[in-house]
Amino acid sequence: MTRKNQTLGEFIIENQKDFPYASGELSRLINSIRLAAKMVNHEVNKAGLVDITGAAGETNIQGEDQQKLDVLANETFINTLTNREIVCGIASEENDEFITIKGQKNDHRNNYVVLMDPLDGSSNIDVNVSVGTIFSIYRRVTPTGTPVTLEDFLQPGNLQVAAGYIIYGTSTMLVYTTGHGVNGFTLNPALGTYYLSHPNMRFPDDGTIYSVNEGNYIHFPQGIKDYIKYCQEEKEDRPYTSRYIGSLVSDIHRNMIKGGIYMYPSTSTSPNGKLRLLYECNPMAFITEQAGGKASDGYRRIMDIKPTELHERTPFICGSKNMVEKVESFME
Ligand code: P6P
Repeated sequence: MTRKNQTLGEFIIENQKDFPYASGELSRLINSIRLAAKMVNHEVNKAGLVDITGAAGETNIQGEDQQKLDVLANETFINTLTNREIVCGIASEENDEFITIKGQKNDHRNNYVVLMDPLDGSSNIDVNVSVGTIFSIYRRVTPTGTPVTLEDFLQPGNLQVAAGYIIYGTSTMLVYTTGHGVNGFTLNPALGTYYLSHPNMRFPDDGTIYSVNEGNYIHFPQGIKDYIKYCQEEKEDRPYTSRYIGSLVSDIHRNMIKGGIYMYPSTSTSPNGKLRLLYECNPMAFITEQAGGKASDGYRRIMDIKPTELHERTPFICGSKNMVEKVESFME
């Protein structure tokens, strides 16, 4: 249920029934992510200033050690989630191993695990291009009360209970799903409140935007090369427009609003592509599918892939349903 100018807090309460297990834990988990995102947003928005200050040496003007923003974002999300008795484990692009959260009673009673890319595209910070946080939430599969294990994280994307992203762009938005559609909330920085600005977001079935790093063209599989040529030929609604920001969240967010396709294919040098299955592709795939789009590796549904490693990569084709199916038709 949505209504104009609803705040994220009101939305969570009014849609509590949508959350599986209705224990309130997942609501509190989304609320924690909301808070951490505000804190990260504050740091991202002053990054340029800090860089100028910090550029004088290894420390900034206050004598503090200058922390890379993605490390800062990682610590902000981990600390916020750890202190709220909701998750039993966290996996992050910034940490080689998953983090076990024992809970204040050291009894491992919490039931959710979070996988995240705390600041995707952070190399864009230095050139003032938008970046994002991506998160994926599962219910643990091992018994409550026992330490979380790798098995709790290596779940296929089709078992996600929630997923979302925060885009730190011209405005800061939190976009997420709990399996009942996709809704976007825009932060009013003056009030520190997120308002429902994009209710029931839908991926158009078709689009005329394709997003891929064409610098890798010679390394792409023949099917991807053939599809890129298809996008560029003068026929029907083509040539399409090429738009590639180099920030996964920004490229997919734009394509979801306007219609389009994002591709990070396998290459001869990186046979599994670059993007990470667990905390980049699965959450973006969950959102995409919930908005009526499609996400595959060119052959298989992303969310059906059974993970074997925490940081495993996968080729990623994501966007408007008919465009993804067109790419798949080019793949042997
Ligand atoms: P390339 C950012 O590093 C990222 O993980 C995604 O956000 C982005 O879409 C992609 O990599 C860009 O990679 O190789 O085109 O620079």
